[in-house]
Amino acid sequence: METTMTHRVSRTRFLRAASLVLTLSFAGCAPPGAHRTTLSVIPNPLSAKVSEGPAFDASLPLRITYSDGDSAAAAAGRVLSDLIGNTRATMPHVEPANPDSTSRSIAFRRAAKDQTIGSEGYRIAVSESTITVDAAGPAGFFYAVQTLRQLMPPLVEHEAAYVKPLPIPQVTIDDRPTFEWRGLMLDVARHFLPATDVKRFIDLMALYKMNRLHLHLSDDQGWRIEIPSRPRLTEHGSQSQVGGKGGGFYTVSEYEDIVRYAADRFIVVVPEIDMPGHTNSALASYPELNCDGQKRELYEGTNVGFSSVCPSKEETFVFIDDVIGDIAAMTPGPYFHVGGDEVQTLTESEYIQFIERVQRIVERHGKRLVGWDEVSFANLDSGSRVQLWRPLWPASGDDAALDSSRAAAAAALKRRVERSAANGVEFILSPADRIYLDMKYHSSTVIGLSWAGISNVRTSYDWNPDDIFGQIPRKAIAGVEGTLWSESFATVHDFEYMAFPRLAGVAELGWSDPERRDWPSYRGRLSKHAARWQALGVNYYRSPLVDWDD
Ligand code: IFG
Repeated sequence: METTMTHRVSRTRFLRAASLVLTLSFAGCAPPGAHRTTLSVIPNPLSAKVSEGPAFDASLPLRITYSDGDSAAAAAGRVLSDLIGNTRATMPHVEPANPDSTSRSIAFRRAAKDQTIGSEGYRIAVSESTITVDAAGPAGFFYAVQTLRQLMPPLVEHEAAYVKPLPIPQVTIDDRPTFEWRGLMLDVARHFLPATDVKRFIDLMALYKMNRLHLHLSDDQGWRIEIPSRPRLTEHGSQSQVGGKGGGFYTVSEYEDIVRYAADRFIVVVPEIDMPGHTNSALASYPELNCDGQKRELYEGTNVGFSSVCPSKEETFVFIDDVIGDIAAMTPGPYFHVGGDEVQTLTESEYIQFIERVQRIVERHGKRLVGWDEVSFANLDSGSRVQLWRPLWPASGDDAALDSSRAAAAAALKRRVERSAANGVEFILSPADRIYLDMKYHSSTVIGLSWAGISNVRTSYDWNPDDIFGQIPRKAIAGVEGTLWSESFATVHDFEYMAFPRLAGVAELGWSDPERRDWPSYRGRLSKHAARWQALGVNYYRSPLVDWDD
């Protein structure tokens, strides 16, 4: 997409110029450790103890070490080395540890098995002369690096800059996530987002320890992934998007490249093919999927609910089996999202039969079903996941606060949720009035929608899953996911604007202990991230609710 390429070239040129200035100007600053340290790490770590005393200056000669043979620790060490330096001469060496000399080293060590650190947890201890990083697995090491990254000044994010001094405050951090699912959904169907821009979001998710990338790959307005057994889906069904011609799709190799890029950053890709509704792009590509056998025209509007594959034709399930089989073959992650939302043309029993049959197809291809909350009408198998999105759960927990139809719908949904939870179904929380990131920040926000309400930076952050979803046992909550539906915006610039600052809040909602986070603390930490986003070239909304410190 022309805009992105122009934007990217100018940003690199800007960074090169700026980094020269910044390195010179920064060199004159106060020596490390001369100021009171308050941490601005997001997500908020489980525990962090700052001790006074000179900071560890990462711009002085140092070695990054790992236990011999621990390739995951070595890989994490290389990520950190690449962050600290910007040339071979300034990037710290990464080498096997030498127990006889630990001074001026950042040592990545495997935690003892008995430490309840968890697969994504880590422990960091910083003194003036050494840093130790303990983790039980690859993800823990990687997340420790993201924390060390945020302990360093935002200037470290400048790709070409070499920052001197580079203070890391003396701190001991013990950390691990509350929830397993910390997700972002990109709607690449309403407006297509090229693979380079998807990778951009993967990079930004990694900074905040997010680990699930849900790609909404098909909808009425376009089909976005090559299906070798069904070529017309991309030959024809990908040629449209909201507002007119354009569109596009990921080839198998581009999709596999996205999956690999995400996996290298401990992010699992969750592909979604929305069905039975939101299927006009497929109905326009394969006429037999329509009950009347008549192919549909490509659609470029923004209505929902009008389309459905024909639930009573065998061809429909042959098609679904082809699609799920092809995508499962290129998706190492365990999840397949079948959508299931906003179906207005099927009876309840047709819908239930359809979802239960699709669930069997998903499982036959070795995946676990994920679906929007309507799929809870069906009997779901243990291990399936339901993504709660409609704001039917009154914040107050008081049904009377809802109008009668919503109260009835909320009561019905709660009954279905309780029944599903009893069957071992888990839940992903995406309350539209909170973390649908396509909701406007303010009535004056030019892009975005407002059907679920206005969701400013505080609204989006300042809620507790137990308050709204208290009916769900904590162990049945897999986690949270922010969604970027793209009816009303098209460029990566716009996607970033709607995602930041609020995505940082979603990350904290998923990672941090609800008892260890609150708006005043988060607001203060968030204020330090504008400088980091500027260094990264993120197009963010400068919310007036935050006292930005940049
Ligand atoms: N609801 C629809 C989306 C999108 C969204 C925009 C779901 C599950 C409104 N379905 O959210 O396709 O149109 O905010």
